[in-house]
Amino acid sequence: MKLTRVLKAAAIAAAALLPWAPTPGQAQEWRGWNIHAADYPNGRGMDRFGELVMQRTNNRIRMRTYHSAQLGQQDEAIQQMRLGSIDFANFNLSPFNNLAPSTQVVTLPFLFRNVEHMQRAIDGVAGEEIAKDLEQIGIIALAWYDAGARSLYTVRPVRTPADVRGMKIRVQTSDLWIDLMRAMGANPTPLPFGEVFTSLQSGVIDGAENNWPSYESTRHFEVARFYTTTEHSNVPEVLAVGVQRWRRLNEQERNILRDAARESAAFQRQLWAEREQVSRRRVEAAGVTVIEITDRSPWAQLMEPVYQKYTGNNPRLSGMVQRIRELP
Ligand code: BDP
Repeated sequence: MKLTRVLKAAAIAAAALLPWAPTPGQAQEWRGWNIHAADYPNGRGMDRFGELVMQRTNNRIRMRTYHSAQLGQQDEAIQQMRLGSIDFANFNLSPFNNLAPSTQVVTLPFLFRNVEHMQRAIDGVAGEEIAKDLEQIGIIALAWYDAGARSLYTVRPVRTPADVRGMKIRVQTSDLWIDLMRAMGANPTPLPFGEVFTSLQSGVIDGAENNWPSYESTRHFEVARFYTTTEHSNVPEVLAVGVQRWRRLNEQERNILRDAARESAAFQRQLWAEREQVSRRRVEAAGVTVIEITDRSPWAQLMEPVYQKYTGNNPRLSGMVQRIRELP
């Protein structure tokens, strides 16, 4: 008698853990993917998202974020989300370039004039198009996180495009990034984020490119001692959930998730702006040489073939570029 009760309780507990647990009211455990450490603005944003959802669903949806790429690198995590084994995540948009065409637009070099311009685009016209493309591949975009401007960092000083010639520079896994880096004159080397440090150390690559917080938090600055403020791309990030989970939510739950995601993005953006400054100060204090680029036109001029290749024969993408440029 007692044993049956125990077994019954165990069965109920097990059912609650199944991702397809259909009965409303049963607790669900959601797994979240984050490439960064828990204290990075994105990790804190995701934790905030989870807390809000948990509170507002009375603990029915319990979200746990696995930080520091515990569940793999981004390309694997995207596949896992499409298969339903990761339920929510914060992804950079560049690794979607080959899967969701409109993400290429926000990766394009020197497109955004500043952070406000990027936010207006991603919170409006660009975000709408990208959300449609992501949904096609099983990913539901809920809100957009900041990721600042990406700049080059290298083991030897870079002041002009001529200095980059022939250097092996790590890029994210995206054809657009390969072409962009080639247009700069470099030798692009696609690698997962988690392999950059050792590749710099062993000389497999001569440099990489990223924003201040990633350059600092990964300690890449210890091996690549020169940071050149090219600010060549401002690609934002998405807070997303997998379509398999999304389909099983009712409208009220979806609204809870959408609101929580937007609130977490406002929080992340605020933390982001602070962290950019803190990270810059930290690497400067550690003796990194910052090479300030004040005139970006010699760099921007080289990017014409990239625009031509990715938007030239594509009215949808060139239309997006135009609408983004027209934004105030
Ligand atoms: C960081 C992004 C992270 C990317 C990484 C990269 O936040 O999502 O994986 O760049 O370059 O800025 O791979």
